[in-house]
Amino acid sequence: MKEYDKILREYQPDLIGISTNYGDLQVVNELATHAKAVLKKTHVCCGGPYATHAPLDFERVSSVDSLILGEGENAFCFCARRITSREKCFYPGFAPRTGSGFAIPDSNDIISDLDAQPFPDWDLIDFDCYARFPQMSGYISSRRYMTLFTSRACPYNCINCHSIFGKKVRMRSPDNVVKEIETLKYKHNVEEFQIVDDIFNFNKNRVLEICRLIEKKNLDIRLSFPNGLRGDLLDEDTILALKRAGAYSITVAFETASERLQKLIQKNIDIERVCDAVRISARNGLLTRAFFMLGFPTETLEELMSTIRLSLKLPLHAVSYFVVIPFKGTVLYDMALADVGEKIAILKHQDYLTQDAYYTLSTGLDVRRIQRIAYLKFYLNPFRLYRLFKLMPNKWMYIRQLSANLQNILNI
Ligand code: B12
Ligand code: SF4
Repeated sequence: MKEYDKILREYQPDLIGISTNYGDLQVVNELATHAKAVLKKTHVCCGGPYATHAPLDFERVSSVDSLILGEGENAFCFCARRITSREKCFYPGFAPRTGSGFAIPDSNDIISDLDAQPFPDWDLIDFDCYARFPQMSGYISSRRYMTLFTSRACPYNCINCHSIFGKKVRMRSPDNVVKEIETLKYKHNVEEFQIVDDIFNFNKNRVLEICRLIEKKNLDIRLSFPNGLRGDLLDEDTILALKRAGAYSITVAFETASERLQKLIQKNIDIERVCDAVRISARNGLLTRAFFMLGFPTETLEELMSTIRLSLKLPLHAVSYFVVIPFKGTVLYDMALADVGEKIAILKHQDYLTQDAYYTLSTGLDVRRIQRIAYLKFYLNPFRLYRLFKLMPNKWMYIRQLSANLQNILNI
């Protein structure tokens, strides 16, 4: 707050943009209220996944003047013009305050030509500082790293997921992606790129072409996928091409081993194919991670256990077992609400690591305990720890990662 206050007083912005994820309301309230206390006329605009999916929650924060739902690049420019010109026209995704609420637009802005967008202004980023904040993978091979987002949207309809970018996948061209990599590498000495798309491998040919260009240009970089790969679309060709382009780690999301739940949550992943991808990836020396989710509505104890058994039988190097958290604005939330009713409000669900679990409220089963046992079973295996150690790009990170895992297990 001290730094923020200093910026407000020195820079005196006319417009403040706040990016929000689910659970940020308290922070938004503090930032927006303080901004208005210092600068009465400043305009506070919130965007990001939370504002997009639960705009009504922001009605409670009277210092927020507008919201931008969905993609922000053009809509935020419109917001800036609207403030200076005081024009009253509307723009897709732009929701101005109207008394106690917001005028929610009928549609959001969808940028169809992603190549036409300029790259982020990387000169504004302090890369060393950035590396000190949590990374999605939990490890990096170099302190000069950056995330990349090379496509927007995912065509699948998992009931736990937010669709910020709609359902029609839009992809940046291989040339455009590689140009951004080159800019970051040669201008800012970035050595590792973490690709965090929703579905980077939606189009196999695009992936192969990106890899070919990286190889041809001898970029000598490291690639990591803390998410972004759909496991049942990941074949041997793709895995080998990624490896040749510098990939050292991939993550695939199973969520559940139960075919029934795969249908219920509409993930509909081909579990056997994902298992094959894990085996191929591990065999080729990639640090192979997987995501699992525990505690979906109607999930039985046997289904929970079958998910854990699957994770233990695969040659994985690392896992995350997430306890299901129904976020507002998702079908999963509506299901959970129908199941436990207004009691859902007592759950403090802003954090994946929260103690609260909808599943426990619904069934009485202590899913946190099951999660803890799963972690212990997975990581208290010297052979697995050794395999992970061998592939960890930075051995210090290994110790940090292990102690963070241990801390997480103790906190569960
Ligand atoms: C990478 C990532 C992380 C990394 C970030 C690391 C890093 N160095 O970048 C880490 C692991 C730290 C992380 C943490 C969390 N994450 Co996360 N993460 C992502 C992921 C995979 C990619 C984010 C990204 O780069 N997107 C690309 C950019 C271009 O999109 P964007 O940020 O949404 O921004 C666009 C619009 O939203 C909008 N916009 C965004 N901000 C603003 C602000 C203004 C003013 C305006 C006008 C517009 C605007 O304009 C942008 C361009 O069009 C997304 C999935 C996804 N598809 O985005 C999940 C996602 C954002 N994460 C999510 C969640 C829930 C979390 C956590 C809350 C989980 C937790 N509790 O532990 C934390 C919150 C951390 C925090 N305090 O913000 C959810 C958010 C859902 C929701 N409704 O809030 C997502 C969408 C995943 C999902 N499908 O459910 N995450
Ligand atoms: S596959 Fe992943 S990104 Fe796509 S809808 Fe499902 S959870 Fe969301």
